[in-house]
Amino acid sequence: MDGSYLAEKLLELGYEVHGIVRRSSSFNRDRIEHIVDKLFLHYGDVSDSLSIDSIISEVKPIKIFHLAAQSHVQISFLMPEYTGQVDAIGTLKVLEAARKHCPEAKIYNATTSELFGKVQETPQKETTPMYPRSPYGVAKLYSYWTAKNYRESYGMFVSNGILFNHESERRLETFVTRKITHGLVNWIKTGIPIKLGNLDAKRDWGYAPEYCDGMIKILDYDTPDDFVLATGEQHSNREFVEESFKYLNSGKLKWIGKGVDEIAIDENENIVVKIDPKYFRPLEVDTLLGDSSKAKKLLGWEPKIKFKELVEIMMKHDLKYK
Ligand code: G4F
Repeated sequence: MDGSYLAEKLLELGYEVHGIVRRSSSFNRDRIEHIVDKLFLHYGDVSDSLSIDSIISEVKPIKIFHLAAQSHVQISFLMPEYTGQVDAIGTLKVLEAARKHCPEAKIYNATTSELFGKVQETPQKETTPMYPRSPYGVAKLYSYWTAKNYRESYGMFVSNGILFNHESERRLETFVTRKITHGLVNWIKTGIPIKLGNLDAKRDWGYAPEYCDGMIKILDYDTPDDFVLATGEQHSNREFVEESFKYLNSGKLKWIGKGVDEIAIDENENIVVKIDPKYFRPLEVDTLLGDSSKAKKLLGWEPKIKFKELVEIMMKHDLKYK
């Protein structure tokens, strides 16, 4: 998702844009299909240092946006070793290749609000102590510190973006926001309820294209640094369902029952949402709320699209195309 928005924006700014694509036996380029002729794509994988080294030595980029990751938190509990290889050691491979072949390149490293995990203060900012709660978060903590280490050891321009959840109509349906908007539209058509896990987890959700603007600003800044990007607004999954449901014009949603037996029903008592314990994680990040005042002050970055507008964009899209 982020790569597709970022590529569009960089092309608009006049950059020659190179991207790395993983070999897959199924077609997975729909999000860049409209710009694919303007991009230079290379087969590679951050789990394969030979490919990373040879692409970076051939292209010698002036800017690198390192977004590659196994980015699904729940999957990281099922595949902790792979997640570590890709999300932690993958960053090391990119930085090491850049150190060898283009040490002057400006590098953006995608980290995450998952670093804050069991939050030590609210809201979370760049100076908040980190306490990751998943193999994904732990791997990203390694990535975060490796980026800082290359900055301080070798004087390289490496900046960490500590991005809070950012969503869009291009988000895959395995993440909760799109699962809800897509699932509600499907419910209207088929009557099949959405199955969710923890309804009360709270997130600071923003709109992905604005966060990609932030990534570009982070590299345009004159010194490498770490920046939180967030909206400063927090809502629960339950609220996300309620706000999205309004776009179906199906009356009021009502929650009944408790724990795993809780359901949401419409005015005709049709079940809209059910709980499925398979979506519970071994350990949860209960609450995230970001303070991006540093990015506002130093980069002039401030998100315009907050929770309600985000839900509106995603619901209108899914109602139109599904
Ligand atoms: O949408 P989620 O899977 O996003 P999560 O775990 O916050 O991670 C996303 O944001 C991070 C930024 O903070 C990124 F670093 C990361 O790569 C990813 O993009 O889950 C959000 C919340 C969680 O608390 C989860 O337990 O929703 C809860 N949830 C409840 N039911 C569910 C579901 N999550 C998913 N994916 N699917 C469910 O059915």
